[in-house]
Amino acid sequence: MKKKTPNPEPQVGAESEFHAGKAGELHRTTTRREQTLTTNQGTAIADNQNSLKAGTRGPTLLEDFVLREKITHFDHERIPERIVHARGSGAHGYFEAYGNVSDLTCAAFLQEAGARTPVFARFSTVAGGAGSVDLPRDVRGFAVKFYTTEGNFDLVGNNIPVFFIQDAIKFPDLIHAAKMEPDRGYPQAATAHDTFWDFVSLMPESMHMILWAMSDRAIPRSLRMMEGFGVHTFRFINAQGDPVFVKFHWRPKNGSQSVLWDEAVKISGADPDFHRRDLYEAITRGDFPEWELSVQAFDQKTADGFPFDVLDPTKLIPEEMVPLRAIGRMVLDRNPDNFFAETEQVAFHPGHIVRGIDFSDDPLLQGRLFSYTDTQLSRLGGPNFHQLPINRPQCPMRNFQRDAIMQMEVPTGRVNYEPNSLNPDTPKENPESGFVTTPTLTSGEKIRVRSETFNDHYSQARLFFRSATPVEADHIVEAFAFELGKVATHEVRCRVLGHLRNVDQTLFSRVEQALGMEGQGYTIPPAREAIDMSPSPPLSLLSKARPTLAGRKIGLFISEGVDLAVFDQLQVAADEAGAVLELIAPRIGAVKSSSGVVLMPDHAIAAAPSVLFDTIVIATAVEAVKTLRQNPALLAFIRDAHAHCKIIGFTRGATALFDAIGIEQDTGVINIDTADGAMAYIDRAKQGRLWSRKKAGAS
Ligand code: HDE
Repeated sequence: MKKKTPNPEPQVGAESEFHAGKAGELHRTTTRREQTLTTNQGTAIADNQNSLKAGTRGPTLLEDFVLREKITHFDHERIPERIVHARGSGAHGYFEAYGNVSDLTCAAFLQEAGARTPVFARFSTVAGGAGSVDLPRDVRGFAVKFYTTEGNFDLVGNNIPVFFIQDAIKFPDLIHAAKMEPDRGYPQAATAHDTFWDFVSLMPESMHMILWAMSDRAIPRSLRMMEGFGVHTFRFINAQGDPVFVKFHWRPKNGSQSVLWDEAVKISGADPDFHRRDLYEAITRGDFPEWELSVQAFDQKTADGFPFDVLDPTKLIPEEMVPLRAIGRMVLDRNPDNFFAETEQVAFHPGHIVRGIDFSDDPLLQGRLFSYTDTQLSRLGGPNFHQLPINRPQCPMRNFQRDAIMQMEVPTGRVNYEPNSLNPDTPKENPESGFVTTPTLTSGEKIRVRSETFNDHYSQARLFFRSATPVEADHIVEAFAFELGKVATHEVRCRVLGHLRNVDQTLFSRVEQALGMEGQGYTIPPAREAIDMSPSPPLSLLSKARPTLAGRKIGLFISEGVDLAVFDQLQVAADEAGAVLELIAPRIGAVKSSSGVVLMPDHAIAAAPSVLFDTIVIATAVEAVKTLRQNPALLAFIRDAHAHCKIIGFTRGATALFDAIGIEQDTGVINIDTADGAMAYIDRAKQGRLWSRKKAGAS
């Protein structure tokens, strides 16, 4: 980081391409031919500042093809946004195989240790529109396109391992209920409203996913700090043709982390692009996000022994029953060059699959296999979306599909059918290397019936709640209290309480109490009595959190007269921990240290509330405190960080600020004036929040 400038001269801007002309107009300086602006037809444009008019003050002429072409193209810049997962951020990277799964699958990209496959990943929220904020309480999409040598494989998953519904036919209802209510057009990107809770309260199968959605998983700290799941059971097929069931898991290398709900609310105002910016900036500074891909592999016999159906997408398989087996890692190391062309136009589809991987009969997955191509027809305009650079396979692709809107290819020759005898060099099917569906015995009556094996709606919801740490359980209760507190219809709240009673008595009583609705929960007879399963610690984020500050942000507040040594020590400690140190000052202009060296802040305090940082340091000169005590943004900065249980480093001068807002110096408030103060602060910050402060009533 180059914060210090010995000579605080005003920065000279990049030399302008333009200069002001006579009538205040801008004129281009001499332009080389290859830089010349042209129309879409290649005609060079002489004047891009003025439309063609009859006289200097007269009406604009219809003849102006330069103006008309430019405006017409602009008028059509937007395409329909995704009906779900509209808000997303993406990046390029690679997947590196560990080469240890030939016993399970013959998928080419997984065979060789170290073999790299290009990928494009897109992370998204589900309910909000493309312009909605990054931190609503919501499920996150986690979609990865692998451009393998044998075709594109899309793993289109979520950051939660189960789903709300069991059958695809309920998806439009679920999404209608979750999105803005149709008469009033709000709330945007929020499930805290009547129609959502009305629907899920009538769909007991949604309760497991609801528990996850009310947990910290639904408000991730960063897209880089989320787990990902394929959700459905898939199958791997090895070279001998033997199938095995698999569940896919992504685990972030730097650990998972979430924000608090109060932070999410404030971040949504302070930086609606919090996640998108975080991903983009991390990749720009070379801190490449990384995940490990694992599978839980199990055979039919094992599946038959589970107390749930592996085809039911509202169920997961606890790791204690089937351990994870790591099969490779993904690194995202390149931002898109153009958001629209890549992140917006990318078309994922669970049906984009390669040899060695196969579907299961999960009825939700089966419905998805229809939906994703269908949606691209209206979103991307026709069936040639696979020709867009972001969607194009990076292996040979030859077939006789022809024409259609926006055809980019120019196929040659007379033959556009198979079999043919006129041209031996045209593409043909290949039984040796082609995709083969695993033969599976299937028979049955044609009926619309939900399998009885899908009937247990509460056991895994109970498992999830009982696997949460006390802090996480508190958050789940608080989330229910918030969401149901926004529901106006009393009966809907009573019905949800009825389900919670079936999930777990403690959860039920706590939510009932938090709502002030004691004794009002309905009695809902379960389709099947829930069973008690042993708690599974990996379901909790906090249980498996490891101490780290890697990829996290430290907000260092400085004032005039700050001791430069403090900055230097913190910078060294932050670098060692892989954390980013950002400077915040009363104003965005230069700040002089006690030794006269100039520091350039990254933010002014009014634009950088502490919710944007994982931990903060207040480094003020004693003389500056008198004025700083009058700075409401700074006081809110400290007060919020403390209430959010963050670790706070400080230099001597800051104690007067703590006194001003009545903050006690607990073990999470650390003086860094001592020789090893910066290191001690960083070590404590690596441990994460000081949760005991919350119990003490700080938030
Ligand atoms: Fe999707 N889903 N989905 N979904 N989904 C879409 O496809 C759909 C489901 C998921 O970044 C749409 O291209 C149906 C489960 C992600 O571009 C659409 C059903 C899971 C993304 C669609 C489901 C997902 C989508 C909208 C129930 C987790 C964003 C735009 C049968 C395993 C991909 C598009 C991206 C997007 C349909 C359920 C994940 C309409 C019908 C379960 C991550 O086709």
